[in-house]
Amino acid sequence: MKIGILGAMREEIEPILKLANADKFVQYGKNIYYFGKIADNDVVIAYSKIGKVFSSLTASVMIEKFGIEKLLFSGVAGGLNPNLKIGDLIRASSLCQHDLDISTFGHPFGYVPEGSRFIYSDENLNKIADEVAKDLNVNLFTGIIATGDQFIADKNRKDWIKKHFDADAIEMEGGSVAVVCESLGIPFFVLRAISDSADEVAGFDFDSFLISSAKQSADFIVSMIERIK
Ligand code: 4EZ
Repeated sequence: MKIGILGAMREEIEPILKLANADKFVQYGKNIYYFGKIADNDVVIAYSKIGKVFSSLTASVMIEKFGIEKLLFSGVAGGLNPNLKIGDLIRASSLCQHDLDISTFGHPFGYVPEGSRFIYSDENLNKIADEVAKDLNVNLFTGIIATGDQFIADKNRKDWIKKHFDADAIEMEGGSVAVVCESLGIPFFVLRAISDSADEVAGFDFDSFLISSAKQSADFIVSMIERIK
């Protein structure tokens, strides 16, 4: 099986590059795609750069140019659900775009014609994740992840996103990667470890916890890929 592993920032994929012995690479469209092996699987690893546009591009290239058959996203996120603490893991049951807004025309937030507000992640990959969590005895939350081209560090915006999307965590790439994978028929999975709570101190927390939370997520993703046949 050929599996794509995507992060937004170098810090989010660095631990995976090491574990996959990914020393071969190709540059394409201003991103670097690394090639390695995890158990019996070939892996293509990249970081896209931050946000919906860059992540869509990188996911598309992984699929159309490098032929990945599944995509797993690893990274960090802001916690919206008060039960989520820094370092906790959440897998997306579904994802949405909180900054997509044509509400002037009577459409709900996060919706455009012929699209859908929520996109659901792959059942099989979710099942593998739940098994890994059980075996490693780690707590894995499941919830809605909201994506937008904004770093949220503001209580009002945070509450607005919670209210309109019932979201549990917030980041800037999952929803766009979901659109690409769903459109092209590639099963996908999104995992995030909490780095901050999207509040007024989120910037400070993010800087303090990016590395440690990114590692939590990366290690879990590697354990999952070890089980994919
Ligand atoms: C985006 N990522 C943050 C990138 C920040 C700074 C140089 C995850 C994330 C996030 N996104 C962690 N906390 C967040 C928050 N509070 N709002 C949005 O995927 C780059």
